[in-house]
Amino acid sequence: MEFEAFTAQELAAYLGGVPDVRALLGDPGDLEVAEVGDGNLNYVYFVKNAKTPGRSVVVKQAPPFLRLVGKTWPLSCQRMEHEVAALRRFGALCPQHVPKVYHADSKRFLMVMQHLASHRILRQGLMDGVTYPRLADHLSTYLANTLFHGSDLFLAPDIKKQAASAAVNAELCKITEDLVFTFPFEDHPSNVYSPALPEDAIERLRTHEPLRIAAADMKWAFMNHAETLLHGDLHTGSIMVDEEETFVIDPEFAFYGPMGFDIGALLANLLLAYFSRDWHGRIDGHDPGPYQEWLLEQMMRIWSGFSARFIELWRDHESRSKRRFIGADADSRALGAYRTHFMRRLFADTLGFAGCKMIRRIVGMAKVAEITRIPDAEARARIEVRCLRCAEALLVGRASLGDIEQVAMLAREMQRDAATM
Ligand code: SR1
Ligand code: MG
Repeated sequence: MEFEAFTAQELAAYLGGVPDVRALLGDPGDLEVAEVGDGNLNYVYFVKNAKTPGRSVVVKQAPPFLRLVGKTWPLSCQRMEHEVAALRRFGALCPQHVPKVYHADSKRFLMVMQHLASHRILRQGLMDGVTYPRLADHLSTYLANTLFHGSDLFLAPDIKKQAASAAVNAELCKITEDLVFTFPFEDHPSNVYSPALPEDAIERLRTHEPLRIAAADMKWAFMNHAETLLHGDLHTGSIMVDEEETFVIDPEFAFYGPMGFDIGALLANLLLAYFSRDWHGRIDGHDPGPYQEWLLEQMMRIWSGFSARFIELWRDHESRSKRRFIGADADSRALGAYRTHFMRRLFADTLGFAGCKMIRRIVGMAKVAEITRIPDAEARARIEVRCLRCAEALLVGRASLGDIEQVAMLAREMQRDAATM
């Protein structure tokens, strides 16, 4: 049967027929429905009781195609099941940072979830120059809890393998394999370049061997390193915030993959915000510098907060369970040395993935608003070149950049050099 999106009346009637949701929302005749989805994949509706607006939910439905492109790009609706399963798992691990799922319908490929009424998409907040005092703390907590508890450091090996197999999400992974790791590095018809971007910047992505090798290595890790259950698309459009709270939404790309992919996605988007601030922050004659520093500070705090919490979870679990990942006879020196080695490798992975995620947003399809909303073509291209240079330095230098402070220094250098270009 051909997919038809719900009309407002049909959706209200449907919700009225789900007892738990009806209890939340009240009489279907009182419901107001608005389609608000601006994402790439799905339909999203806000539904509220017009008489008591505090009674509200979000409904998300997966059509059998990619919404961004339309019916010419078919996509299986099963992605909704992955999203629901991931939201439930992440919600159990980190309830304070994941919206509640009230109802899921595996025949209609939809779910009804908590409406975050006072929160906004982080990307928009960053474009407006808003600071969020608890953001880094919340996101590092979310990352440490989700990434640790899905891995072999926590789960018994058989349970972890079952979880990895249940989370196979081949169709959405293929989108990432193509759009993040492959097409940006070749002359692919889906690539979209801003007109003023210099030809040599694009050419370099195809011809600079160290960069090609690094990107291929990250693709290999993405496809083969089933380390933990990932969100799979953790950009700043997948995060909702207000002054007090932070929620991570939209995990339809969830699968078992390398930990650094989620952390790298987040850092990449903070760096895109950092470089594009050079435009948005100058509007009305302001100095973009202080907010750019705030963005770098968040990046540093997210990595350092994450790594401290992750190690704490690891230590606590080993001391409580009396099981040591590297073997029962390991002394505390060997344990500490392995943890240091593990985090060092994870940091390098994080930087490599961050580099790929930045490049795809500059030259691939599906761009980010902080770049596309720069109306001055020359200014946009200058910022895009800085993003590409930074991305290359992260990818190629991922194993030699010693700590997150060095990454911040690198970003500042790119910004300074470019200022004198
Ligand atoms: C073709 S879908 C484009 C992108 O939207 C999602 O947010 C993912 O990042 C995906 O790559
Ligand atoms: Mg999304």
